[in-house]
Amino acid sequence: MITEQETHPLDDLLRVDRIPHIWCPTCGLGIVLNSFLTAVRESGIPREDIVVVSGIGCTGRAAGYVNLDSFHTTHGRALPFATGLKLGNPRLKVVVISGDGDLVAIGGNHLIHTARRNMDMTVVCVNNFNYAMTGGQFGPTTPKGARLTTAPYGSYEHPFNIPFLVDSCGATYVARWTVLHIRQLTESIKEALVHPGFSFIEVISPCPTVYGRRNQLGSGLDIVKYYRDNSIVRNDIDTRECEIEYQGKIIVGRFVQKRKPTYLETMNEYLRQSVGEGFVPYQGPMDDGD
Ligand SMILES: Cc1ncc(C[n+]2csc(CCOP(=O)(O)OP(=O)(O)O)c2C)c(N)n1
Ligand code: SF4
Repeated sequence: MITEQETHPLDDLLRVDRIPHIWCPTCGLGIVLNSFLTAVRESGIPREDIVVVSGIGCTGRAAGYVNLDSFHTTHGRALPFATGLKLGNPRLKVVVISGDGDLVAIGGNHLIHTARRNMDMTVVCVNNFNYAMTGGQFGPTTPKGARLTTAPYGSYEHPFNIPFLVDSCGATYVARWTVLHIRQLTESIKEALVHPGFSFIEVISPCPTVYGRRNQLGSGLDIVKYYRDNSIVRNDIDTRECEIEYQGKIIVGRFVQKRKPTYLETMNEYLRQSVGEGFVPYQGPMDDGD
């Protein structure tokens, strides 16, 4: 007879009533969520100041499992939704956790502009190289040669190098880790949470059920063993140098970390100069007495 309820140290940051989750055994998404919640806890940021936004997809379910204010938005629209939140209440720490299809395919246009504006938010982009939730279509991050439902002979398209994409658009913090690099990923998320500006972390994550099965890569554990044997840590590199090839080496690290005025800093400074010293920057609706 079970007399004690099993608990987990992160339970208070999880909506345990939503467990069991929908993610497959050995999927990397649990590790990403664990890293994120550990980073939140260790950052010391009050939980009421953090908001999580996701789009649609397996990764997008993250918003539903965190015991923080969170929004599960429409496909590809996590970033404009998050931008609206940030502008509505600049004091919030806005975090987007979503998939490569959501952020880089249907949401690609929003991604480039959010990076260009150096919008103050953190994006955790879980790249499993396919649209997993809808059965495994190939997308703009699928490596050349990888087989998927809509690429039965292997994709022949040139994929995005996501760190280079966001770096060239204006992101001021850019990192890539795999789910094997739990400590580095957690540290990176912590750094990103306190970074003023657009911080972007790509997480390479196994999808054994769809991508793994189509390409006969084995279980999630086999895929993580592949990461162990084939990841190379190179911090501060030129992001042009971290392209991903099918079953090739994976370059990981913190590639970019720099300070540049955020969207709101630029806007406030510009308006202060245009309107004059009487200009009062909007601080959000949480002032005492509001
Ligand atoms: C407007 C719209 N188009 C298409 C879909 C179908 N759809 C749902 S999730 C998804 C892809 C998700 O891919 P990704 O972001 O990589 O997430 P993953 O499931 O791989 O984590 C698509 C195309 C949708 N929900 N809404
Ligand atoms: S389909 Fe793939 S990405 Fe989605 S939960 Fe299963 S293993 Fe994870």
